[in-house]
Amino acid sequence: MSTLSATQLRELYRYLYLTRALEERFENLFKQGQIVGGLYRSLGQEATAVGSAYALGEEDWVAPSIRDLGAILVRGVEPRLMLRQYMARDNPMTGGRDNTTHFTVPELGILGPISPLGTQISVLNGVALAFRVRSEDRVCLAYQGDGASRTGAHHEGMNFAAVQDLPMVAVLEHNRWAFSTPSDAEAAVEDWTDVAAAYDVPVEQVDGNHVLEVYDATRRAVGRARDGGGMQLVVAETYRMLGHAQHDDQEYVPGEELEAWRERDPLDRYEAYLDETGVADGERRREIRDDVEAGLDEAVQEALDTPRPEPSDAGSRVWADEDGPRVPWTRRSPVGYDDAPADVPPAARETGGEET
Ligand SMILES: Cc1ncc(C[n+]2csc(CCOP(=O)(O)OP(=O)(O)O)c2C)c(N)n1
Ligand SMILES: [Mg+2]
Repeated sequence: MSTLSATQLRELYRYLYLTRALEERFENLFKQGQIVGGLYRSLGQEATAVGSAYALGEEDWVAPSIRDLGAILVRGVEPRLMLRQYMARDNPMTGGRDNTTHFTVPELGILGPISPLGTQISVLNGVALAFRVRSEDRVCLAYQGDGASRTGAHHEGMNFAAVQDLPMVAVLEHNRWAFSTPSDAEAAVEDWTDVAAAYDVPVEQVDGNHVLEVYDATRRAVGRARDGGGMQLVVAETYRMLGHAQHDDQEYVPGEELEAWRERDPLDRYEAYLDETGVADGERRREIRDDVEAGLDEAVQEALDTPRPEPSDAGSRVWADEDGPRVPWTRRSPVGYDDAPADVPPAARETGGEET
């Protein structure tokens, strides 16, 4: 079992609780019309995101999906900024111009989700390849839902990582659903670890609702990837306890299945562990929860007091370098080669208006 200190074990509890409590705030705010866009919760799966992200080093990178808020919090994005992000208020990630977990923070090693499912892993392949080319000791971790993992783009990314022996770990979140499609209609395999054979990569299956098991398995996988072992797969067995998003009442989910998984709630189970081991008794856990809730009270108010971006400002912060030259974004730009603005650098001029 894990070699985490008592302080770290309590910190894991804080992250698990924070993830759930923050999402509960999101849900209330959604019902008040304060959340812009969809709200995709990770209820019941928090241990998968938190435990796996906790196994990474500071210099490593993650590519979270929309259901990996826990990983984003572990990487260090403050809850108050997540509230401002979900509520489309000004914030350092997107300035309120995009929603949910759709942002990239290079300083924290976070690659934002990409809406066409399965494509994100290929982008992370590029990050991992760059690490290797530069001889940097860094690992990339990609999260993929069971549905996303069945796309052509995902297979290509997994295959590339495997063939190139990239320092990567893929955490396949087998939460049994892709929107209203059950996972036995997504793949012919019954045991999802079987998919690893197609790429010939090492695989571990883990109870995704057991935060320490997730942590241990991911730490082993990250260690192998760091030591030159190439692409690794971790299949986390978990369950999506709510509908796909707030608009989905999950009427297609069998009630008894939900009940069975409710018995395996990751927070309840970890609380039992903390009790049994004496790492955090009921009193200590209550202090942690109260502290989290007090922080969230302040953070919600801060977000409500933070302005939304001005419509007239919609065109700013779209480009990487706000003050730099605006390079035409398409090679078939209506701004032809000869008409390229004078401040476009020569390299861009060469391709700016070329017919391809
Ligand atoms: C290529 C593609 N097809 C469909 C969608 C629409 N879509 C968004 S999320 C989703 C379900 C994803 O399921 P899964 O990958 O299992 O992740 P989960 O929602 O269970 O976390 C679908 C179908 C999309 N974004 N991209
Ligand atoms: Mg799924």
